[in-house]
Amino acid sequence: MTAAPTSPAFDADYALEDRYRVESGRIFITGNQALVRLPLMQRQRDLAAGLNTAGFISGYRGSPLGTYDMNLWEAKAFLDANQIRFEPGLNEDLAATAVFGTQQAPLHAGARVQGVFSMWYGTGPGVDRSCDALKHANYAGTSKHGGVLALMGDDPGAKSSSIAHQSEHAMIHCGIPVLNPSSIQDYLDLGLYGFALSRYSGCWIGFKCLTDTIESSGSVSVAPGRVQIVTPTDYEPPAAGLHIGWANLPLQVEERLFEHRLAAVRAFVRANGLDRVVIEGARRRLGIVTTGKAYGDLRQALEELGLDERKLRDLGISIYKVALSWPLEPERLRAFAAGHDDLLVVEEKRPVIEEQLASILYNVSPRPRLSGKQDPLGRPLVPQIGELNPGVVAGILRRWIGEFAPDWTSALTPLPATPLLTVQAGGLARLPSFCSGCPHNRSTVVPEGSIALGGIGCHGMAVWLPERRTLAVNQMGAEGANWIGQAPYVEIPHIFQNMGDGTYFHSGLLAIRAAVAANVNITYKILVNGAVAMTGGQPIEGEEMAGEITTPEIAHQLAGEGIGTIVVLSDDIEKYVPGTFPAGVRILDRSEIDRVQKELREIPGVTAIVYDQTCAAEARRLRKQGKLPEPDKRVVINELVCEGCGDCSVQSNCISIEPIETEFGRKRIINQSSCNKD
Ligand SMILES: Cc1ncc(C[n+]2csc(CCOP(=O)(O)OP(=O)(O)O)c2C)c(N)n1
Repeated sequence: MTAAPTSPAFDADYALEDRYRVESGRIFITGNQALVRLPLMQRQRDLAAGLNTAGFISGYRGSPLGTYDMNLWEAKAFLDANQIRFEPGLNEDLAATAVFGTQQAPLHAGARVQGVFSMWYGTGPGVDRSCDALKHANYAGTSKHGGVLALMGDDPGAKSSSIAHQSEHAMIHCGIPVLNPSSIQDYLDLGLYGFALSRYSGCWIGFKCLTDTIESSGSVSVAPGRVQIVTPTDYEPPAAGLHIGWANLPLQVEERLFEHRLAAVRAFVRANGLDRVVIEGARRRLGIVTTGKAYGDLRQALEELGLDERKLRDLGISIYKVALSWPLEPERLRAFAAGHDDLLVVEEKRPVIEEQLASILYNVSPRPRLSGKQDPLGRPLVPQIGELNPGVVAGILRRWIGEFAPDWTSALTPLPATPLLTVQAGGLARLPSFCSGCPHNRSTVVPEGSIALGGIGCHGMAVWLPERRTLAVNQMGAEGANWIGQAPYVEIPHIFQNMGDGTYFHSGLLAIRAAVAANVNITYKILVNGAVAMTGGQPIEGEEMAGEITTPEIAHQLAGEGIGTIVVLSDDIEKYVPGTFPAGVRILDRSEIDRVQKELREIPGVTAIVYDQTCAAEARRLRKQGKLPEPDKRVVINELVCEGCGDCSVQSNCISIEPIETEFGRKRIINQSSCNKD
């Protein structure tokens, strides 16, 4: 047995739940957990201030906020104890509207609380699809003792998204100010400032949650006095106030937001010093302006270049860290810029700060030279695609210094022998594949002579398999709508369209209705695996409430939309209760898929297959937990009999079938560990 560490910092009584319980000192926490802790802290602050508030969280999962809901479910006892309600959204825009409602609640006579502090969350595409809701909600505003943080899940490198994302522009479009935290500590600190800012200004506040920060973990300080809110003394709100009311005349609302609330936002940021000088050079040669994760990249890059804080000061390099990237607070920025020869903006993807900064400083004289997406000579400098990383930023700095401050070159650490990392814009080197036993590995097969359209979800991987003849993916919930625009102009009589059950419930049913309305020849394949598999296997919304949507219910809904031919395929047709399906729905074993598809493609109009088989990863989890019986059959390949033709790999497309080198040549083996026993 190893002895317990004797370090004084070691706390033998520390429990995992302390990350939510401890009220001072340091805790170890992940980005997701920090976003669970944040509303708990807000509630405690409100209690201490004598405010009767409650918390409300709603949104929809997606990268990199894919498991936020799971973290919230896990912390239910803490949320309950703090009057915080987590209500998973059916989709992002309806969730945003529910959050909108929390700000209206105190307007009713006899409301039970003085305010509801709320958090909305969505992945980048979820932000995009919700702009109408977010805009209406933000134009209407927040309540004085409520406040809203809108968590924008951005996956800039499209590591697990269909599109590379940066949500600032969508938020700007909705008039929502954007906080850009650069670390988990910032999640807590800026989160508390964010609620206060929302209450002060009447605005929703965007809160950027990036893959690199949300998926990291670390030790952070939760000292009670860390965040002290300062009320601005240089801002006077209009007589009608800034907060939400029932009367919302469009032009008055517009004026209130853009003329008054955003001025209040800037005043708050200024008064609380949210944008701040992190390093002040002894001379004013180069001022670097940065924000969010790029700040961390910059600090690491400077370290790699051998530029420690003392050297930076001596050379005349300063750093300005922006917390609120839109709307940029101009006064402190002007003070920082004054007297600098050069400014360099280091921000990821398309410019947000740089363009505001250029317009803020345009009429300042003398003004520093500006570098950012371009150098002062108009050549590309900071890439606006892919992701930044310390290696890329170090390369940018090295180049800038070489060209515009060559006298500093000798201060830099010489280039390492190994090549620096570069922006990953060329796509992934290795594509993911279906898990062993994945139902989508069978259900996405198309019959000879047919093609299919892909969709959002794990089954979207069919697009990467040429023999599946599955074409491009569009946004979640629009599956098949592109066929309405293609069908009249092509010689292809029919198409198959895959759609996961999570997507179906989120928004996909409406796309099916559109196909019925347009009367196109299409067969929807609703892939029921009982989980939102791609984001971690969450239940389809509804389970917590009235019971998860079932295959018979889906069949009834499809019939209700006017689809005449519906066939259910499953690995276990015995499980259905007789009489629960609409009349005429056929229930067949999954092995019939080819025949059924060939039949349905000949039927004019919209037809549907509901392919029902539990997600293999989910089944594996359930078996481990003893909630699903272990099958009493295993499949093995006898190496002595195997002729090594490899056809089993081709036919099954299963990753558990592996090559094995034997003295009789290459044979096949089934990896019994990764096999999911389908
Ligand atoms: C508007 C929007 N919200 C969220 C996501 C994130 N997302 C990607 S795949 C996926 C799960 C889809 O689940 P389902 O349709 O059941 O397919 P499965 O992964 O189970 O095959 C989600 C939520 C997204 N791409 N777009």
